[in-house]
Amino acid sequence: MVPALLVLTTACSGSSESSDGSSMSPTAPPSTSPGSVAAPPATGQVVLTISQFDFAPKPLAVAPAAVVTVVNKDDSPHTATAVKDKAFNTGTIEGGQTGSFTAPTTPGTYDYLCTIHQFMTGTLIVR
Ligand SMILES: [Cu+2]
Repeated sequence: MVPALLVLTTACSGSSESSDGSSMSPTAPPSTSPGSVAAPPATGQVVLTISQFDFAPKPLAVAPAAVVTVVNKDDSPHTATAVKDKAFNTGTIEGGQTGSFTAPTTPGTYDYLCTIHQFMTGTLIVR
């Protein structure tokens, strides 16, 4: 015998007017999520930005042989040059100018730097 449970269940089913979903506005988050390494895009144009003596994004993940456009937003000239074997190199990009390089075809992690300001470093991930 479980009469108590039956009573409770019956009592609860009486109130069913709570369908006020109109005030819920779905917040669509922006597609940019800094800090997370997104899946590498299909072979195509990727943008590396140099601003205030720093590269962004770090690390930058690209597909093999992707063409990376490098935008120099500083007033100073910069380069993005692979540390090892100069696997890629933009050459000098004057302040406010745009350069590019082609990512290596071999998957791996490539450190690079600005040969003019060698404290400026970044990482390119090819995968
Ligand atoms: Cu530099």
